[in-house]
Amino acid sequence: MNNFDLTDQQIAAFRTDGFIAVAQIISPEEVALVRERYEELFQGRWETGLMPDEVNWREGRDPPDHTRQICNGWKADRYLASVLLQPAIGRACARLGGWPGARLRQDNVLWKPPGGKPLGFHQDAAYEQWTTIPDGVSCWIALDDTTAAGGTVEYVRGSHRWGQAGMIEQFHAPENPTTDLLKAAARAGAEVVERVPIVVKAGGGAFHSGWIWHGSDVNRRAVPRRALVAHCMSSATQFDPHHVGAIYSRYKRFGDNQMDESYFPTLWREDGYRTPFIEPYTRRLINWGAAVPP
Ligand SMILES: O=C(O)CCC(=O)C(=O)O
Repeated sequence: MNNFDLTDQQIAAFRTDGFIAVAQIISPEEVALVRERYEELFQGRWETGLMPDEVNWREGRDPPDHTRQICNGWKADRYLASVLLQPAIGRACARLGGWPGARLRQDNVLWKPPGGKPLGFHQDAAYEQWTTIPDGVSCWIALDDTTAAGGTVEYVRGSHRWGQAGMIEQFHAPENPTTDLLKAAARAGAEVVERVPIVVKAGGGAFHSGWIWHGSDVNRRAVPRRALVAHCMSSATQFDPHHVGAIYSRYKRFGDNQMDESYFPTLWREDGYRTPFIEPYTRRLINWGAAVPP
């Protein structure tokens, strides 16, 4: 269990730049555990029995040089959940977002192999219009030491203030990952597009705003570049009743805009509340959907 805290300077830098790099978010033991679980997940072995919400790469089905991606691996694997659903991550995201608490919107399990193709530069919040507060704060955790040549995530400094664009043309393996980014820069009248690669040791990473432009280039190194991302939203977020999101609106009940904590757990709230199933679930005392022990 980590208990890192952000300084006022880091919070100020986040407001100005739209991201901050952090030297250590999870421990070396947690990095080793998550790497092990990635082997299972990308073989399609679900520890809880439940399939993740998105399995965007499968061996034999998808090109080997595409970045492997799973969304909501935490529902399929309680070991992964134990690292991801930590209160410290929720607290940091809530402080950066200026929220009363943080819920997990979804996770992202990423594996870019050597030679792996880019992910197009995009704004995360453009994909979250099915929520009343699409803004988010994400915690991006490196599982390998990263380098600029190794296809690490890159943020465009200050681009969270360029305004809101829509979803990009091609997210996975675009020929040119910056096509939509450069159009957005032109619309915003930005003279400088400063791409900042996040170079950290495994276990370190970054926090980024839902409106910052970011993506990643080809992995030009001989080692994989894996990352685990917790995309958080304000605990006050609800479903937008006027916008159906193709995947996540399936968790919306008819006539009810409240989000169910089974699917969008509260990691941290300033009044001390935390979704009760998280502790027994991540300690593997209960499996998916079971009652919380008294
Ligand atoms: O790790 C990457 O290549 C991109 C990650 C990303 O898009 C995100 O964390 O929102």
